[in-house]
Amino acid sequence: RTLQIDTEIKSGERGKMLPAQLPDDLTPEEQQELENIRRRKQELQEDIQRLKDEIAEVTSEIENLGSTEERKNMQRNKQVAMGRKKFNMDPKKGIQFLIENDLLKNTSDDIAQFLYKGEGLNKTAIGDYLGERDDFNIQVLHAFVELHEFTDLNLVQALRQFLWSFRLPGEAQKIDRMMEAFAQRYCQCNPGVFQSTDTCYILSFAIIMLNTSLHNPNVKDKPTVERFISMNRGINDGGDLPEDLLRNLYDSIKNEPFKIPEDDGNDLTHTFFNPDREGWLLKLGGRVKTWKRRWFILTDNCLYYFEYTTDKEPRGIIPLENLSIKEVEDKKPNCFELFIPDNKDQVIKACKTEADGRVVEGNHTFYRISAPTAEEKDEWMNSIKAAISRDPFYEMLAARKKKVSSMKRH
Ligand code: 4IP
Repeated sequence: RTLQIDTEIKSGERGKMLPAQLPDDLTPEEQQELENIRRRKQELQEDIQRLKDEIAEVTSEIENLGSTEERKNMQRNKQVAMGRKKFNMDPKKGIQFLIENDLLKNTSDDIAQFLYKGEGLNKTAIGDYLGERDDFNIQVLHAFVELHEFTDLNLVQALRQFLWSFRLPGEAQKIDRMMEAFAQRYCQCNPGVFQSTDTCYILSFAIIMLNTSLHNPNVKDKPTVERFISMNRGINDGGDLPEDLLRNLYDSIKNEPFKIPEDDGNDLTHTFFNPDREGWLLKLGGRVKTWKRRWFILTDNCLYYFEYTTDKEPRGIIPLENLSIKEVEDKKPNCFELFIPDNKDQVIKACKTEADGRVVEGNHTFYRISAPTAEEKDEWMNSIKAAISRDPFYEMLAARKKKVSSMKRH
């Protein structure tokens, strides 16, 4: 009987007319079988529809393709788009892909052009590629800087242009190479403005730091123009730069902060350099020992924590100066602690936001923090240790300043 019904369904005619009601004389097994056949038929019909749709889609794509030339172009554009995506995930691999597919020539000039145009490229990835230590990457960096035209721009205008073309990486050595290349190019485009590239380099940093001091709401002590002038005494190979020039640069930064490419959703908009690290961690309360999940950002030698990644204002700020860090055991996994060495009861200098929104001093004698994995704990501890132990920019600048002051002619 089942076979008979099945054959009728397949033959079509009876299939369409399968009775809504099951015949009364079917055994339960037969009814079940019939039900299965109906379901299968439904599935087959859906499959047929899906295939029809796919065929229609492909047919219309083929129709739209037109000539072979267009098809080639389309293929090429697709590959370039893929190359850009790869570049944004891993700059070196992206470039390699584009070269292997004959979409980019393997010369520093061509790669520099590609990065300078920057179409569809993530500025953080451009910065990472340009900052690499490889000889070839350094050649690309120089070719990239050569593409910038700085003639007749003052140093702030040139910096604005340069710092908008990629995102400066967080590593001091990389920044050093990039700023050195920038200073060389600026001096080449504007001979006679500075005594040496070092002067231009030092002043560029002074401007970047001024930008942070003037526009970062966490910096309370805003430098005046007089302080800026006096901070830059003697940097022109032992001599002073014209006061007018320094005043102009100061005013320009004061009136308009640098626009820094921000493509990773970092909300500390006025923090100049890339954060050293950011991520979710658990933090133990000060007086009331409750664990809270907070979004932490390590930057500017401070640890900031936020309730949400998108918050503009941190819930708390912990300056790392004079603190130490150690691993600790707790019921929570992967814990470490920030503490004042040789001191048990002193409260750590920090600030926090109360439930009612007031900003007050923190109450912690230590900050206990738990990371989601052992690996992340190690990474956080290393980054925090690095931030505590040295200020890389200070060292870089100190070396330059020493160099220019040694040129001082009495
Ligand atoms: C709070 O507990 C939170 O843990 C706070 O963390 C913490 O402030 C408070 O510490 C603690 O009492 P309840 O929310 O359960 O009241 P967060 O500000 O991240 O929400 P800290 O200083 O760690 O930010 P004390 O010291 O204010 O009690």
